[in-house]
Formats: sequence, C-alpha cells, structure tokens
Amino acid sequence: MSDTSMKPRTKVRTKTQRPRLHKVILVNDDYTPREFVVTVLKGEFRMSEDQAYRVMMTAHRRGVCVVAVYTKDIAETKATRGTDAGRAKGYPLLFTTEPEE
Ligand code: TYC
Repeated sequence: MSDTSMKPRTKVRTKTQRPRLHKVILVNDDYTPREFVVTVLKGEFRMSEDQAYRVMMTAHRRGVCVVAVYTKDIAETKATRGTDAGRAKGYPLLFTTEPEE
C-alpha cells in the first residue's frame, strides 16, 4: 500500500465583482448653441472650460462623444439632468447612457 496522502487544495480564489460602469454619451444636434453645451458640461460633469470645449467639439464633429463613466445610477442621473437643462431652454440637447463592455 502506498502511504502518500493528498492534501485538498483549500485556497479558494474569488474574483471580486466590480459594478459595471456606464458611459454618458453626448449626442450632437444642429440647434443647441456650442457655448450652452460647454456650460452644461462644466456644471454637470465638473469639467474645465478646456475639457468641456473639447468634448463639445468632438460630439459636434463626430456625432457623439463619451463624456465620462460612472455607476449606472449616477450615469443615468447625470444624463437626465444634462438633457433637462437643454429642454428647459428649448434645446434638443441629448445625453444618453450605455453600459461599458
Ligand atoms: N452642433 C451644435 C451647433 O453647431 C453644437 C453642439 C455640439 C450641439 C455638441 C450639441 O452635443 C452637441 N450649434
């Protein structure tokens, strides 16, 4: 008889589940003034004038631009607040959200 014994592996590796992040996306339109888009980006997303201008111009040229990523709740709240800020002035400004891969 063999007297070798096997020790069961006791270490369990658990993968930490991090919450999926969601992108806030700025959508271009032909009516919202550039300066207003910059103001909303600065107020709602805490961007500098420079960052806000760049994001606005990227959406203006390419159609859309990712503004930031947050947990689902925060992304949706910020997108809604940004869209509502435009609507309050009669502009069709739109922010959407999308889960990150
Ligand atoms: N295209 C708009 C204009 O020329 C400016 C604009 C940029 C509007 C980005 C929306 O997401 C936007 N007045």
